[in-house]
Amino acid sequence: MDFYITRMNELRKNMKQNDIDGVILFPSSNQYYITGFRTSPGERLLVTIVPCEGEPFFIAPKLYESQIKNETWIKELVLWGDDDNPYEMLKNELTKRGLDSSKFAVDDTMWAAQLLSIAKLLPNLNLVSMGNILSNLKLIKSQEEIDMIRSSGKIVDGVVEAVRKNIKAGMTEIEVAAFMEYEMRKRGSEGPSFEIIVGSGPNSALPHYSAGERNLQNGDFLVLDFGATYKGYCSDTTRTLAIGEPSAKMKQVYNIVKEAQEIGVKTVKPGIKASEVDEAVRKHITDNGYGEYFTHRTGHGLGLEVHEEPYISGISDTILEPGMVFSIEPGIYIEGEFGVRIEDIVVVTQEGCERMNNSSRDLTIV
Ligand SMILES: [Mn+2]
Repeated sequence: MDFYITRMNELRKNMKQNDIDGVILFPSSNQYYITGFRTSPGERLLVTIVPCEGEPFFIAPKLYESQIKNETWIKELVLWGDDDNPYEMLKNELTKRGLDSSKFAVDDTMWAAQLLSIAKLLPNLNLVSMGNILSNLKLIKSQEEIDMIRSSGKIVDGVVEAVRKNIKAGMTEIEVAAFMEYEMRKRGSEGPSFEIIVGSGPNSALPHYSAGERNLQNGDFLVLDFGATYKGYCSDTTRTLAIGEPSAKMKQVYNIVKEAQEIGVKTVKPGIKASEVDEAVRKHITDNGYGEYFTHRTGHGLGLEVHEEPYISGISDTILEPGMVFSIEPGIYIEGEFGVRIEDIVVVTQEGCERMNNSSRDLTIV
């Protein structure tokens, strides 16, 4: 429990530097990171108020009482029943503590309806976005966090190997996604870290596709992009498989992406800018004539959120440091034909980086 208090103290330092009197945490990775309590957002108001001075407290529905007490180190719980008005209760608590006209940083993912209800009832509050006062703390992962991300990475590697052995032409994308979810939960994951992408044939050229009714066909590329959560920590990996024999063009594009991904991994080391990784990867794809088909940044940070700082893009000035965790995931997408993406998560080490995904990157024909 001590590390939660350390995190809160670090957060309070950032709050002081930014003249913020308190934060409002909504069910999110931020709430989990500070309080130890993890749940999904819902319509019932469930917030943690962390004042810069004084005790933090929860305003929470009664039905969460045992769960919160089991998971958090925070002692003060203001509980409400379904016949109470939680916003009035929040108002009373803040007024009682002299915080009803303070400056609060609000969890960026908080639902607008709830935030607007608070703002209406407490018109003197100065509500601002959380910005980076908490995301800065999450940027460098502790050894325990790295171990959990590594475990999460092993789960998805296992799923990729299971897919390679079990899928065949004729299955629908949705069937493949169902198989993958079952395989990840069987390996101890709480579930997917985002909607599983199973893009076959022309759908493989849609970077943020999900999974549909199309049947896998010979001559398809199949992009599998997915992650699992393990104790709240995310993984994220992408592999591209061939259903039946691929064309010469498909093989050529596959190799360019595979080489670009390898270059990205080899470029990572402490002290360089995140943008240098993006540049190295993009240069290889551009030099091979496919620059305009690589339509997104090279990667994103990952931890309790599947997308967080640091972003690996051409405009990112973030200097890489040991303990940062992010993806390297170049892709080439040829509309109406096929797409290829290969993605691993890496953690920056003293010398370079360590891959958290180790399933084969060789072109597999199933
Ligand atoms: Mn990713």
